[in-house]
Amino acid sequence: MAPKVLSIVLAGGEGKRLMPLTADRAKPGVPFGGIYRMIDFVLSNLANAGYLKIVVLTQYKSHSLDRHITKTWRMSTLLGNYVAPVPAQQRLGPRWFAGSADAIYQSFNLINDEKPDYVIVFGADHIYRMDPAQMVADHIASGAGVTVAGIRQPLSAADQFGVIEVGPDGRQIRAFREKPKDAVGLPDAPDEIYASMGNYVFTTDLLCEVIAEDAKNAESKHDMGGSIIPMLVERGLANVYDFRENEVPGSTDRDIGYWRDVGTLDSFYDAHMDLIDIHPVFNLYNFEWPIYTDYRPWPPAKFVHGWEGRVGRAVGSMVSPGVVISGSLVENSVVSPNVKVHSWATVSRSVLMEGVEIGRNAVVRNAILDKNVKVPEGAQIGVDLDRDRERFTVSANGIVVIGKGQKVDP
Ligand code: ADQ
Repeated sequence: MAPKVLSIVLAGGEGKRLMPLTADRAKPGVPFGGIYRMIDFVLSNLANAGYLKIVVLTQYKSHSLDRHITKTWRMSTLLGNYVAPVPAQQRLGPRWFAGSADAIYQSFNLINDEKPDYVIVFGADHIYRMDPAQMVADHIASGAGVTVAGIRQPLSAADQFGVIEVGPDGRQIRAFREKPKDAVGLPDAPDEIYASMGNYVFTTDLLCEVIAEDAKNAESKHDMGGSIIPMLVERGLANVYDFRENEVPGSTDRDIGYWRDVGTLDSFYDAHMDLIDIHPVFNLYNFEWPIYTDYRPWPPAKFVHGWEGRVGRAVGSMVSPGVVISGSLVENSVVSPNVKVHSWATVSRSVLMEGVEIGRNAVVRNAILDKNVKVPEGAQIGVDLDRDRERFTVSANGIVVIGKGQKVDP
């Protein structure tokens, strides 16, 4: 008999570092890659592995995320499968989730209803392909209480991750520190650390026991990476699962092992640029492990001659349905549905979300334009960064970000 597995996807994060993209939506609900939302990646990984009992714990500005999950991921309950968004319900008192561990604590009823042998707890804001069934098999074979997915990352980013130190067998976690400021590199790679991917597999009884214990601790932040994993490491019950061991069907030499935490504007932008190379660093065209999503029945994208007969073109770009590129040039960009680009405009190295409109003669460079942003005729974005800083958000690497509904002056 296959073990019973329940998947919990943590989707309540606020995503402050992605402002203004998270001004009125939860981070996992942020559009990504033209037609997807960030949460589609984790849900597709679980679904492709055959894990179809999934609860998504939401909290912060969850309306559009909720709507997306309900619309895209609704499925027949005939076989007992579901992908259900579950908001904080205040079952245990008048308070929201204090942290990711508290979100699980307040949702114990879901675990009790399902009575799984193992619980997968995955984050919702990463871009990657992974077969979670291989991690579950590793967890069962090792007999660990919790297995944490691990990946090498640059030492300079250690303060954004849970940093793992493994024992001599290369599997048991000897130390786990959440976002340390003083991490040191690995013995064989001084510029790298071993980072937690924020993805865990738990043996159910232990998960419930340790979360209930943490709930009684008034000092705790009730956070998976900050409280729960360190507790289990101290008890010698935590193992690491090396992401390099995960084999996803259809991966190319180039995108094998790809994983991006898109928690900052620059990493969000860079992950888009990873999609549009001729040999993409992350290949969305892997039909053996599809990334699922849903969008309206837009007509096909159209490229037409514009004003004074100029040819409308897009090169090195991904262009979604419903787009019209008229007498203008779009290069090295990711274009979402229903975007209009008018004559003599140029858009380069940019991410345009649904409904964006670029007026005649406008120039847009190195920018992220959120839904429905209208760039008026002749306006310039990403050309004079000092001016852009006065009116928009400009990331550390100089990417100009214009939020949903923000007005752009000519
Ligand atoms: P972070 O992503 O910084 O680090 P956190 O903010 O707790 O940790 O978010 C983890 C996941 O939980 C996200 O998917 C988030 O949306 C969700 N979440 C946060 N608060 C929640 C709440 N109150 N209710 C429901 N869901 C909530 C984590 C780990 C690190 C690891 C990185 C990898 O803590 O150890 O290295 O992920 O990116």
